[in-house]
Amino acid sequence: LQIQAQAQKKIFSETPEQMEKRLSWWVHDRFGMFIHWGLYSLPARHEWIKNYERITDSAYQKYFDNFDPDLYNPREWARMAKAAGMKYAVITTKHHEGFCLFDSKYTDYKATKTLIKKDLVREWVGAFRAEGLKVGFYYSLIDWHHPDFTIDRVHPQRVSDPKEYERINKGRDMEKYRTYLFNQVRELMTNYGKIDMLWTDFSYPGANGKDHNDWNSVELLKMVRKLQPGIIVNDRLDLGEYDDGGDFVTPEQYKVSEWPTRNGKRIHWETCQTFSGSWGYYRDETSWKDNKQLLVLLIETVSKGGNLLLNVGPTSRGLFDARAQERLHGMGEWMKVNGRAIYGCTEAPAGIQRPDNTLLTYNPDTKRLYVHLLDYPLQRIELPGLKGKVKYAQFLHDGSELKMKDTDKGGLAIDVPVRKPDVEIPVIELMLE
Ligand code: JFZ
Repeated sequence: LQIQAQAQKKIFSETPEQMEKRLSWWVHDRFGMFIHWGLYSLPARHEWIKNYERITDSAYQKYFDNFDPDLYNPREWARMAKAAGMKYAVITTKHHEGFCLFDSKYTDYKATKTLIKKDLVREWVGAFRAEGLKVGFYYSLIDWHHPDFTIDRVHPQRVSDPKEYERINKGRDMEKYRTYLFNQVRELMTNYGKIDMLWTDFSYPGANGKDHNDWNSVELLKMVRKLQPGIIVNDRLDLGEYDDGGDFVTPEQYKVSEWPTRNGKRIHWETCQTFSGSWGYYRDETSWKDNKQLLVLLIETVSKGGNLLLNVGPTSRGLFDARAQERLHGMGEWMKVNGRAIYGCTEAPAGIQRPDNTLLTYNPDTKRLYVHLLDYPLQRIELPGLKGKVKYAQFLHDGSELKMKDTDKGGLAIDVPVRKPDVEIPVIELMLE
């Protein structure tokens, strides 16, 4: 009973149908680009470097002084995102280090005060919009630079003695930080036209952590939705006690085993993933995923009803490095001919069984089922339970017919050429009755 009562707590009066409508473009588009860019692209060894290496403000200052992305051309970024098949993008307007890519009235710790002297967010929004992509802002709730943000376990100067916290936090005032946070989010929601998504990051409730009280999350979310009525907001404001305290959940850097649920009901979700482990540009990282892994990640996400937000960490000069470009290009080659198996798709209808070494996606509007061949079969593939249910079958990449035969066991056998077609993951498109 307790759980039921809690589940009915709501902030907004929006109906489930209205919510679905607000989220419909995002559910359809499925694939977006995350961009982590800030001063940490200069040390080029992880966006948490200020914390990991206990770098003081004054020692970190050299990155501010030398920040000069002279090759920054967001139109080029947008074109690469679009060519990769991505339909929306989310950029770090401010990450935990506190540096703002946008021109905020409330701080001098911002791009306009560096050598580049530009509001990088303004140019970014214009460029991505011009290429037809939806735009989203990542905004860090955590701030390792603001003098009023109290220090805790995620602060760079983390200490083991609790007395030490008291000493360091003396004079720091979260009330003042909250005002700053509200002011900046108001600027972002007001000064850049229509914003499609807000990605807040992050709460860590518990002893010596920060929760919805620290951000005044309910009021913050209300302000955001008032200024941008159509916006979609993620779930990191610690508003889990409300049904509508976040539009989608954000499993990060791990594989989701099945469609996430809340009180037994399937919910919207978006997994965010990196190419190599770090979110910020990391020069020497060697753990880059290959194109096939990344495509499997995308297909598997859609096969469980989710979205993929795939991250690029641009260099301090303002470029996507060659390894990132190569992967975006590889995904784009596949998406160009197989995008139909991703956009508007979701989990296959209940009762349709997945053959070994395949993933299934399904478009409920066109009633087309997509069989993604992760490991190419030898001559034929059997689909259990589909006898008499398929009108036509073809390879998606070249639209060439695939012959079907009923099997004795009530399934369907599809003949495929012995040689694997020249496409990373071939897809069979089945037109269902
Ligand atoms: C956060 C950031 O700290 C990180 O730098 C990056 O921006 C990423 C997208 O988000 O990292 C998190 C936040 C929340 C969880 C894990 C990592 N979490 O809830 O498990």
